[in-house]
Amino acid sequence: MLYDIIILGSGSMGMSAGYQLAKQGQKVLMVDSYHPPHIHGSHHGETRIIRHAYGEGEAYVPFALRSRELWKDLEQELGKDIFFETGVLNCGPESSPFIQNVLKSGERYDLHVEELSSDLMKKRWSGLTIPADYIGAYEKNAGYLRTYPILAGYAELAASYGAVLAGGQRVEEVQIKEGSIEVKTKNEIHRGKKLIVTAGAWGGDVLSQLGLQLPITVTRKTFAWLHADAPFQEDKFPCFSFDTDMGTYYGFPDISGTGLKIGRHDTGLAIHPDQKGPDFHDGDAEELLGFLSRFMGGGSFQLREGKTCMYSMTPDEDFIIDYHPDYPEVMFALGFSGHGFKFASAVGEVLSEMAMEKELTVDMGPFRLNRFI
Ligand code: PYC
Repeated sequence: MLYDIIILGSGSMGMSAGYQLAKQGQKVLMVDSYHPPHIHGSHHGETRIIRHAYGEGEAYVPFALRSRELWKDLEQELGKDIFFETGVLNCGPESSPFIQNVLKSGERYDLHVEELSSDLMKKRWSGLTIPADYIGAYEKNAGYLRTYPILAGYAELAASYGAVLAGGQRVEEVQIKEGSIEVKTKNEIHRGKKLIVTAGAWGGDVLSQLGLQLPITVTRKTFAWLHADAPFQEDKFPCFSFDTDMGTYYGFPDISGTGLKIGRHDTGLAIHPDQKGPDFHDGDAEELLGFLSRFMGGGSFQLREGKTCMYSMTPDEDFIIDYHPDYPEVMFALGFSGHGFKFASAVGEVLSEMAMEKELTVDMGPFRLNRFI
């Protein structure tokens, strides 16, 4: 069988691309080392934040807004809720470039972003203990996405449109041949006309087999769920993203009694994805509790469960979505630097457009590889 497109890595980005391509009649093979949804990629941990007024830069806003539309379409197609508008509170010192970008992009794109003083934040969310010189930028139409129903939903729909999922097949070799691309796994050789690499933390290793070295470093990150008291429940507390002098932290309210979820976004140990680094330990818990006691000091928290995950970091923390410079039949979307999941719906769309040589719905100029060359 010669597939139109082989997708290497069928986590959030790959599965979304597979769904889009199969829906448009392409013969698609989606390969993954595991059986998605799973805990080895970038979709475990149940929830991901979605925000549109974007601290990482205005260039992301059209991409975030298109993603939002596609998440809403997916909700319709699945007949299931996957997007929950709890609001997102961005918070930091007034001078924080992250906060200034949220405010600027909110204004430029007419998003619902409210600027709040420390006192107003403390009044609205009683658990907060915010320093007087910090401000908030609250986006009310932002919130969180549920990752497992999304992955399972994409897998089911892609299969219904004819895509084949080859789970549990780790790729050993990729070769460009005359007229096709060969992907060798332990037991099989797959052939396709085009290749999309969305293998997350392993994507750099795959592309290096095709002579392309990407500036991506994989880092270990930590997150945890904590028992929390009433002011932190989902109907009273938003998702949050804090840029502070103690580091950058993000989190979610207590959703259905599962506990407040919090993670550290900056720093982290450089690792290889096959050796994930130390399990979540007491030092990791202390770091997260340290943040909570300073900024959410009105609450009382007990650790329920801590976990680690991996980020694929680019030097500027912006994504890389492009064609291989020597092989235009090879495309990739990598280096999501810990803030990619919310874009997965639109990343799948853009990869499908690239593979089918269509006009792109969202300009990928800001995410091209040539910014590093
Ligand atoms: O993009 O909001 C975000 C996020 C949360 C955790 C990591 N990134």
